[in-house]
Amino acid sequence: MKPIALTIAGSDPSGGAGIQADLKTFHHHGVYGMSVITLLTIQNTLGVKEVITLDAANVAAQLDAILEDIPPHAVKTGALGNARIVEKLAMRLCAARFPLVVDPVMDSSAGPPLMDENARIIFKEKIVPLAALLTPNLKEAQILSGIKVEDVASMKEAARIILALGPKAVLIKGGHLEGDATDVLYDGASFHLFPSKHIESRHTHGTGCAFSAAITAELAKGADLLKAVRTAKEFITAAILGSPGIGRGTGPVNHHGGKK
Ligand code: PXL
Repeated sequence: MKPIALTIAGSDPSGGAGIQADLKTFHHHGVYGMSVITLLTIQNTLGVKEVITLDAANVAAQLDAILEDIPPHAVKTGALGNARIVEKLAMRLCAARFPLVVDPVMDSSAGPPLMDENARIIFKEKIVPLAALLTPNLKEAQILSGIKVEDVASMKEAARIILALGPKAVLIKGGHLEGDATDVLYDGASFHLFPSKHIESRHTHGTGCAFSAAITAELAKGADLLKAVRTAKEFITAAILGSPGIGRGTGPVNHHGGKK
């Protein structure tokens, strides 16, 4: 049977992040992709101009329609918008029998937030504990742990604190570290470090989305967590290196892997 993955996230009309990045990444990994849209961004590679959050009932109805017909093998969440959406999703996802990858998207790099302040509180309480894997960047890890996260030692300390919130594992992404871009995976038993050389590139828009989508795709295919993260890390490194250089600002990575 074809592996099936679902993304619950925001739309990026420029195609580099959010729903569009996730579906392209699922497809590249040989997985059938489905999507539940939470919000629309008005953006291009120069920045996010506006965020339009959908009605929470409409978001929930999309998810209900999918789940009653096509059970996914793995699911990821990205930008969730507001507390009403987070609340409705938590009610549904708590009964889930699929691995859930939670990318705690909070801010767009330039523009309005993708999760408001109220939503962050409910998200931490109700969605984070449901995650098979949580994938914060340094800033999100700092917000979730309450400590300064700036090197591998503080990433490990933050991972311990975040794991106590209830997810089964946490992967703190080191793309914004000074020096090498080391990611830290912690599952409560051991730490796994994924070092890679920092790649100097302007085109990194949606890197986090494509990375967590690749992990989700691998989980949908039946990989264990460590293997899924390893495969996804190779994919995202090649995707950054092979960026097609689209747009006048921060362009997308290459969702087809390294090949232009
Ligand atoms: O990369 C975070 C992100 C996620 N989802 C959407 C986005 C962005 C960043 O701009 O636009 C829809």
